[in-house]
Amino acid sequence: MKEKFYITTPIYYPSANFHIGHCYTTIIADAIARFKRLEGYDVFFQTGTDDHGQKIENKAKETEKAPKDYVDEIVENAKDLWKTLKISYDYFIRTTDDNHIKAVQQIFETLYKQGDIYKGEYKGLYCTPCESFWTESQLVDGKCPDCEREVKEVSEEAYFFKLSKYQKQLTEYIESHPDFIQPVSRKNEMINNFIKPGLADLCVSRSSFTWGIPVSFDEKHVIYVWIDALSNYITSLGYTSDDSTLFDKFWPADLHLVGKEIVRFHTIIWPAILMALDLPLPKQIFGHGWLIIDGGKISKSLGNYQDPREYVRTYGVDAVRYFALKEVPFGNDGNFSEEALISRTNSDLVNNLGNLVTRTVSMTNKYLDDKAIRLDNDGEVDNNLISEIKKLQNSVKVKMNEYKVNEALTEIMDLLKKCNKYIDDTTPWIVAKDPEKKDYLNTILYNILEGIRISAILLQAFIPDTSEKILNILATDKRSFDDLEFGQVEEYLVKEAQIIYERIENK
Ligand code: ME8
Repeated sequence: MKEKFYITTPIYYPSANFHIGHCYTTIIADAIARFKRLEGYDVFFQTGTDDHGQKIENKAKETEKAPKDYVDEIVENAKDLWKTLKISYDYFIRTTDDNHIKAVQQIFETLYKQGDIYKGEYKGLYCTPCESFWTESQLVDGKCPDCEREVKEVSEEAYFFKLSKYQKQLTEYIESHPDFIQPVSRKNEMINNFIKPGLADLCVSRSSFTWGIPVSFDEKHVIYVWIDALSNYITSLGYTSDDSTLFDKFWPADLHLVGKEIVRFHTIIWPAILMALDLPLPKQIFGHGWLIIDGGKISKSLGNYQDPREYVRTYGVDAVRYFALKEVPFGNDGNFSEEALISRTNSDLVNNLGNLVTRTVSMTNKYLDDKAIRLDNDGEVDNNLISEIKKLQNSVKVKMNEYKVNEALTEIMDLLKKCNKYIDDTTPWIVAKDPEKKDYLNTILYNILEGIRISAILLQAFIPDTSEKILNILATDKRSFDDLEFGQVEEYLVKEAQIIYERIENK
């Protein structure tokens, strides 16, 4: 039986159309999901939207739409964006889905019945015009940070989750599972800044707005949006439903991929809820850095971004995918700019990969009548290259197992550079002049074609369109992970050379 792999992105707020930052997480998750599928895993890759909450209720009011109508439009738009970016998700969850709503109500009820949720009083600072609660530290000059008006102290009846009860269990778990929170810097931040100072019980219901899942036994309360949202990772699998096949097969998740600002929710609140429900915890939460623009966060209010589909239209889908996967060391912040996107595409996809394929195939067209066959008559320079090609699959797999996607791509790009250098060193255009060296010429081109083929097989996870184009030009059906050994192709009969990736002129 195939081993399973369950990977998730956060479920994004459909409060406005998505930007390149949302694409960043989703493209990385997609590359990991595709890679695992190619490795033979039975993959469940999930994304979706977090439809509820006061922020969305307010946004909908501004546009005079019902909240559901407001989010429906954005969700359609998001699905189209994922299609444009070739995101291969297996399931798209929305927190307004009926089965999700039912399951969240049941989870809440279970926790209430067993005493992990109790009724108490929520004290806070309230801005009446904005219908928002604030904490002391969120206020600006003692006033509402949104409208700058006076706030007043109020208290309302609310339900609380006994987060404090899980402090010890959670600390022990995190300490004894070093891979649970990655990178390690985020693990230390969670322990030192949040858990050690003490976990307070968490207010998990609101009665000041209505756009949420009602508490089934006390309908004037809606369930706190993070309890609603985090549960998505199990409700989608049918947790609490009659059919638990998916849940039994895929839970616990292998990887929750999230931005660094929500690691806290995923490594404290979510595990505590799972502990309360007596369920296993996800194997890993990876908190990645942000894409920033001109040194600052991509922001809806600053309007410093455009629809990511514009980039795809201008530069092609694989340029956008490749940039997201390669440019930023995973875990760190990285700058996004069109200049950086252009220069990354030209250097890696056009110069390194594209030129290599085009010149190798055109020499095979020209000197060998499209044909290159496997012979065993190599000199040292050839064996050096062959041994590099042979190492590639393993080094890429190792990096991908650690989710170091950008480093996995570096391995491939480095091999392609070596192939380019091999051409410069062996000078096939000179070898071609000597009819007695026809076998050697064949060997040179065969070796590079194998390097290209093996790289293209691995690249299917990252830039699927370009990989397919290359494998089609090589006219080979040896394109699965079972075909990653050097020398699997007996004979190439390549197609006409063509440009692999169009150079982008600077704007
Ligand atoms: O937090 N760079 O939704 P959200 C990189 N609904 N990633 C970015 C980014 C940027 N500039 N901007 C956004 C929520 N992201 C909750 C999640 S999960 C149970 C609930 C990505 O719409 C990144 O993954 O604010 C971040 O964590 C997520 O979008 C936040 O999306």
